[in-house]
Amino acid sequence: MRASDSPNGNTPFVDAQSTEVEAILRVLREGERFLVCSHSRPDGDAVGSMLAMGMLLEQMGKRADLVTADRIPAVYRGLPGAAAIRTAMRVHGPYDAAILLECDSLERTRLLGLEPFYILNIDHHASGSEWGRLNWIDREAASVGEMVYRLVKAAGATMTPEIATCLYTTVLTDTGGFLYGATRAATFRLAQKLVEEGADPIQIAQDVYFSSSPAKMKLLGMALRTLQLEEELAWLWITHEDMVRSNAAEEDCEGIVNYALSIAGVEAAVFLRELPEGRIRLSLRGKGWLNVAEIATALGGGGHENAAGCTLDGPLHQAREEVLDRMRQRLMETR
Ligand SMILES: [Mn+2]
Repeated sequence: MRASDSPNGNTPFVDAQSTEVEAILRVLREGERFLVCSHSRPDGDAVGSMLAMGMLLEQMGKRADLVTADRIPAVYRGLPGAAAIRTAMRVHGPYDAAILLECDSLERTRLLGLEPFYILNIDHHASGSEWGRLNWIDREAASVGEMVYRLVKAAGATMTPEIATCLYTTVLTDTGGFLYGATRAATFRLAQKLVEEGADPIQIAQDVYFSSSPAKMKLLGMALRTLQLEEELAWLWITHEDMVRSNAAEEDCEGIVNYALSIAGVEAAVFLRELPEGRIRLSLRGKGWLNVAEIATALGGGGHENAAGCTLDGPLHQAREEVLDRMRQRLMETR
């Protein structure tokens, strides 16, 4: 049983991994200026945990610069403090440490100039590893936001409605609306606490799941027309031309893979997207039987057991066969 699953419910989430938490808090207390980053193409966990981390540092009287390589998706731009996240290709400055959230490697940030900094690596990916100067990896955490929650509590900081809103967003989106693998009893207790502390679950769900652009729906229609099924596998794709024709943004591809996974009897699904320069971005999803992180990692990517991704060379049909061959193979071995 995890410490955070303790049935007494008095101090959930806080006592687990207290050594790492204390080591991180020591660095935060000793420093003055911090850089807070996450992975490129930031998702709800990346954005929400960066914002909450920024607010924690602010409460501690520190300066924090929040930087990502890509613009944050429209659905998260209404989050408290979201306007403070800066987009950059390269980072520099007199930082005491760089806090990297949700990155299983330095490359995942797609930011240049991070190498010289003292790096705090806070991650929950199955593919996460101790590549930073100070590392806190919790593969059981539903989101990195859950880990930031523990930091806020351990620091004795105030859980403001703004922080609670950002952290609730991380839990909601990383569990796909409390649907995926990492969803545990403790996840609901965390969600309950965040709602008690000021997060509005209805408003957040509307902002995240009922705010799609018309272009996204057009793109989804294009992708669904390509849907292929073979026993427990399903796949679908979008060409660069589809992206241009539907006037869609990169973030509009988010979640398309889940439509393929939602089919009865399908165990794993792949969504392929042709990038402007011809490489192919793959999203892999599984219902639990097939470890898609393993497949993505073998192809140079990473992620979680149920949700992972990688980028392969084109053309599209070649990338498609490459990933499908590996998935067929793994399915055969695990049968
Ligand atoms: Mn995450």
